[in-house]
Amino acid sequence: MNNKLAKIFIAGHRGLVGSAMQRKLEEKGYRNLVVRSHAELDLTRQEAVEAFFDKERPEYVFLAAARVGGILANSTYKAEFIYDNIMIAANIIQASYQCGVKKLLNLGSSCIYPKYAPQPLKEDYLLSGKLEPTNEPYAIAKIAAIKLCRYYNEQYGTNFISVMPTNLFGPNDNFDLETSHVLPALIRKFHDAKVEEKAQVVLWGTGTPRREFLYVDDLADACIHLMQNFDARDIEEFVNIGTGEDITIKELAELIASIVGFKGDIVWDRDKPDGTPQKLLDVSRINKMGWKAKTGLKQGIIQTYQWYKESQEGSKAHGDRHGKRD
Ligand code: GFB
Repeated sequence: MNNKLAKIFIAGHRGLVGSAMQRKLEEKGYRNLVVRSHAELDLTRQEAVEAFFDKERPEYVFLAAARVGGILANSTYKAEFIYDNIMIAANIIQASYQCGVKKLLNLGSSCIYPKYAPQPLKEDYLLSGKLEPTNEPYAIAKIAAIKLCRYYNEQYGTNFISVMPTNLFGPNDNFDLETSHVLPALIRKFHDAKVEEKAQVVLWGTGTPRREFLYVDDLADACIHLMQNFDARDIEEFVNIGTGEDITIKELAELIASIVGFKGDIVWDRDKPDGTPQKLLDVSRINKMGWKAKTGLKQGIIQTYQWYKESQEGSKAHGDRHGKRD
């Protein structure tokens, strides 16, 4: 992917990951990016996807499109999470094979690992135990996508790479309190409580689970590094992408409260699920491949909070304070 005029399709360019990928590719001088909104191309429809690939004939593909959400969305919309994600992956991978795509990068998630796998999570632990029930549908779809890439490579000689990022955050994240992940939810909860001068903020679970957070621009950087310098045969089935450091949700809450400037109390709603007790990736393989995360957690949260405040100002100006932004 060293030719800056190579035609690159970013599937999911309006989401957290796809938008970061587009920013980073443009920054690096790639000038032939192809994108489609959901209204223009429904990736769950096979005929539409095949017609799009036939017409555009991309040389490289970033498969960043997915139905995603936090712990509550995952356990509420189970059928949509498994169906949409399997269909999107199967359609794009099959169309990429048919149209002779030179290289594809498939984005998974650290929730593919068993709930009680040893920590840090090594790539070898895939399918070594039972999954976390709150996100089993999503995880099964993501495991199917890894296996599609692997077996297309083995049978058809394609060059489809899979990467498993840890929990991600950054600009363009979903800040809807019902469906978002923990980090954007906490930014919004503490920000709103500060603005509305509330004495307390209610968070979910016990605060004891441990999570690892990666700033999304760092993920984009890792993906481009892999696409430029490695092939599927160098990577084997997939490679983890993370920082190699985790913190408890309680520590995360205290950090975000201090960045936002919320001084009230934190109350834990123990009726809400905790999910997996710990999710920390072993990042020794990606580190050996010459990549390390650059953005510290505090710095990444400061940048994301800045983006959130600016986007709030923008949507207020348009009379849509809590509008979805994707
Ligand atoms: O980020 P999150 O929704 O998902 O939640 P997972 C992480 C932890 O934060 C859980 C707690 O222990 C939550 O109970 N938490 C506390 C909150 N307050 C809140 C809140 O206000 N909102 C949210 N959302 N959480 C997801 C998977 O798991 O991780 C997906 O469901 C995906 O499949 C994603 O893999 C990366 O980290 O538990």
